[in-house]
Amino acid sequence: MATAAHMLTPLPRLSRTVAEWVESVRELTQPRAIQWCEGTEAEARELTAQLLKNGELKALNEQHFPGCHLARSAPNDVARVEHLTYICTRSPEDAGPNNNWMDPQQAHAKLRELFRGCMRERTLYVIPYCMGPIDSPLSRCGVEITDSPYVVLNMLIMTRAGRAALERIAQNGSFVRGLHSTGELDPERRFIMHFPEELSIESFGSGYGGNALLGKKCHALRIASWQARTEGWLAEHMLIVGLQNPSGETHYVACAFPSGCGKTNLAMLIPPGSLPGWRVFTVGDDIAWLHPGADGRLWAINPEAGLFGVVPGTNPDTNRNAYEMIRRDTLFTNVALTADNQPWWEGLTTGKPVLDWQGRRYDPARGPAAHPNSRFTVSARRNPAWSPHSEDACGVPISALVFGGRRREVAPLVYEARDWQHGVLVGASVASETTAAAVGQVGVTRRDPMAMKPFCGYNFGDYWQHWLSVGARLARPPRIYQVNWFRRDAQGKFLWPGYGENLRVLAWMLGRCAGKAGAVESAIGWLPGPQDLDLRGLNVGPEALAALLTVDPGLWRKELAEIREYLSSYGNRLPAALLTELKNTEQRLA
Ligand code: OXD
Ligand code: MN
Repeated sequence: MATAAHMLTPLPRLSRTVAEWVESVRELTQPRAIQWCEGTEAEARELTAQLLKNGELKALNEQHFPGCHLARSAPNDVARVEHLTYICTRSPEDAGPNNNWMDPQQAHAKLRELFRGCMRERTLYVIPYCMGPIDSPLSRCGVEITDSPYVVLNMLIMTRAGRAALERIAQNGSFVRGLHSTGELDPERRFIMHFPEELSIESFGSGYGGNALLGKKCHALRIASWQARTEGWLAEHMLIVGLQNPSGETHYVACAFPSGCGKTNLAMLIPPGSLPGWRVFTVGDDIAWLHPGADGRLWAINPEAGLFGVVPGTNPDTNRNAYEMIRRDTLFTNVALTADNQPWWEGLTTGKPVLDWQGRRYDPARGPAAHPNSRFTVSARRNPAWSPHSEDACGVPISALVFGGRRREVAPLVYEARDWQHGVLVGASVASETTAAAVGQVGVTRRDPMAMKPFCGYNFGDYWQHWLSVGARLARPPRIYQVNWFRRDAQGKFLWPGYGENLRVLAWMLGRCAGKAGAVESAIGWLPGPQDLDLRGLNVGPEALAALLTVDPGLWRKELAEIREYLSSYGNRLPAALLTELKNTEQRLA
């Protein structure tokens, strides 16, 4: 059993501020023991053994899924809770209309009562972690205190956690404080609170990834976006992928898509056989921290060390890399099980479920066998396409930024912004259909600027202004694109095959960056002509292609009116430059 004796002896000398904070949380929460996480494999093994023993984890078929485990969450705790997520700044205007706001004093008082005594009979775990390569000046550290060993196991995979992070904190003195308790998992007593002005997070009542692994959405996006604004960089909901062309040159692209729109698949894309010579390397699949470099380019690191991805849909045909990656040493949450104890999910073409994600006998009448937001947690190094440059302290240089959404109509397959300022409008205008990654109705179209609607830790108006300022500092800014892999025909059939075939669109972008690929000007930006895309071996007819590359003036007039209405809701915080860009687009369309 963990005891206070597990405490590393040199700790108080290493970081007095961390030790003092832990002591104050101990007084408030009254745990029976404290365990400082060292980040060793032995520690992960010990925790796993403990969870297997008490039934919170289940070992999976050792022959087919060696080292894999299944966790089942409470049925009412399976996704992010945007309606219970708050940004607590002194002024409500600083949180903006894009966030729920609560006064910081009031939020602290509310949470203090929830945290009071909540860890009695539980162990308090202290997880020092570093977001980004441990030796990178672009990385930032945090400490999460939690009473959930499942959270610890996930954080050990998702971050660089343990002693090295603690040493870094001791050296530079600053860290993000994240306090988490699963409480009673009662949705009525569940809050995810952020205090950007204090660089702290308080999360109570949920054990779900995005609500509980505080290094991820809470720190690396909401708090980091605020830090990034004060320090002159960008924290974004973006994958980072390296594309090596047939001549052997690698270029990096960062792409923002809302949750559940295929970021992980794009980050580890398998090039189609008909495009020989391309190779793809994953740097990150969910979050990018982007810094202007001394050379005038934008440089990116992935703050995470693991992947917390959506399982359903993953199979050897859609994404062999992802499928291979999760066949060993993977923690599954809320998938179904086959008779021989293999994990099962919708989209797998082999095996069949006998137990659903809640552990009940599978009955199709009750819905899918695996929860639509069931997840895998796995080390980034398990990815066959993992890029060793993920560890580069200076990051990787970005040639193109891509914004995307899930839209049945309106948004074409791809278009290029005219310049950075126009690109900020393009990113700010993204709309997408909601998915199961957050609690709420699925399939409702909403504005999701830069795929950051749930994650921007401050007023979107100020955020767009910050984007404009960062662009102004870049002598060699990346080109900016918008894509939509999800266009459908009148029968509801997808017009574009997606997955590996998306490389054709990325290759066009890189051709544009190299000044080699052609494009046709439209009111909303530059689109490829059918001859500008490499379509060798692709089974998409000319009519579908024409539909994918059409900008319908009627639909776009309506779209621009909606964008105007949306942007106007940011009042005087909306940068005038965005209104100018919008006006110019409206005029070009007229
Ligand atoms: C995620 C999300 O888990 O965006 O990455 O919800
Ligand atoms: Mn995400």
